[in-house]
Amino acid sequence: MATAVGSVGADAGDSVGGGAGSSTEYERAFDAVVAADERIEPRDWMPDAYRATLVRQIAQHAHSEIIGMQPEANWITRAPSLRRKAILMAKVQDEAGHGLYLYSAAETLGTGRDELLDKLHSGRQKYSSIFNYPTLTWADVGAIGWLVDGAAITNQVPLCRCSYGPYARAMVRICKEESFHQRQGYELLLALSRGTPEQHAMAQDAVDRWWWPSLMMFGPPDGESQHSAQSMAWKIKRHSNDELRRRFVDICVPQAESLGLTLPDPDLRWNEEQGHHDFGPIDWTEFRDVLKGNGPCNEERLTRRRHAHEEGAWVRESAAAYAAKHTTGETGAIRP
Ligand code: FAQ
Repeated sequence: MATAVGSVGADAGDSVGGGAGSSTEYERAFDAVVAADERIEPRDWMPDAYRATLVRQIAQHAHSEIIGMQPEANWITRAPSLRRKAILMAKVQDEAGHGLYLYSAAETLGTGRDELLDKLHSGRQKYSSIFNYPTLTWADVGAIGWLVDGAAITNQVPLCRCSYGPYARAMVRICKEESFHQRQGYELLLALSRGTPEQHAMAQDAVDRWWWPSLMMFGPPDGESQHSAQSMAWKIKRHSNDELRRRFVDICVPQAESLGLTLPDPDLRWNEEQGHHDFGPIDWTEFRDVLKGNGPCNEERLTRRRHAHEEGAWVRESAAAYAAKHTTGETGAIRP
């Protein structure tokens, strides 16, 4: 942000607990920064609800990256060549990195990683619905790259312009990496599609299973999206769920044609008047069921995550001991 919005330092008390006058002044400064398309930074005053919304969305995003490692990691040991294995390992490691940037962005809002992980493990915070579907064949790795990463990019490129600085900046790097992920998925599916009839059928089957859940990634329809209006007013979100979903469909149709694969929707057709594709109805009952924890893999994903966390306890303890050793001298004094 260019101009100071009551920085949270010496005068933090004024902004939160102070008189009504000072609070209004901070609100006006906050609104002006958002209106000018500048960035809110961690030490700036911000409404409590803005902070809470960011923590909710960033945490859900971070959890999605971490849980999202599981479906593809399932295929690392069975990748069909060394080249494919190296690419897949790099991709899954990237997802871990994205999770870490995002937890760091949430930390700048005053919410620690331990607290967020605890909420994920106890089911009090969500992760993307898409990662509750199984990866049944090798072609699913391609479908995830093409469709899931493709949907993620469509949703996340506008987040590079999010009004909260640390989130927006994290998204710039994440989008570059997601772009590579999307292309590797496309290239993998293309190889299968041009392969034997069995390989082509495997690619088609994967696209048939991942298409509709990918459209659900964008969230509920606009009329049912409880957070969109406020998040768009704060310029956290720049487009509505339906707008981005439609943009994604428009991108995928010609790509599916080049791949020689069919999108599993008989209602999909170009609407000249609208300048977009029309598409068939999405099964929102399935979406709500997955969100309630009843998707095909919800239980498996969370159980695996909790185990991984427990198994990693010794790493966290060792890292903390190492850090303590290097921040205190022999006398136990904190080094400057
Ligand atoms: N799954 O009012 P809205 C990736 C919840 S990263 C689960 O519309 P909002 C990379 C929503 O939280 C994928 N829950 O909410 C990768 C809210 O519930 P709450 C993750 C969903 O926040 C690729 C309620 O429904 N990306 O894939 C979903 O304004 C390959 C009402 O919804 C992000 O998180 C859903 N699909 O809009 C990794 C991007 N949709 O919180 C590995 C950032 C909605 O009140 C492999 N997030 N809900 O309990 C966003 O852009 C937004 O949060 C939306 C939802 C658009 C997802």
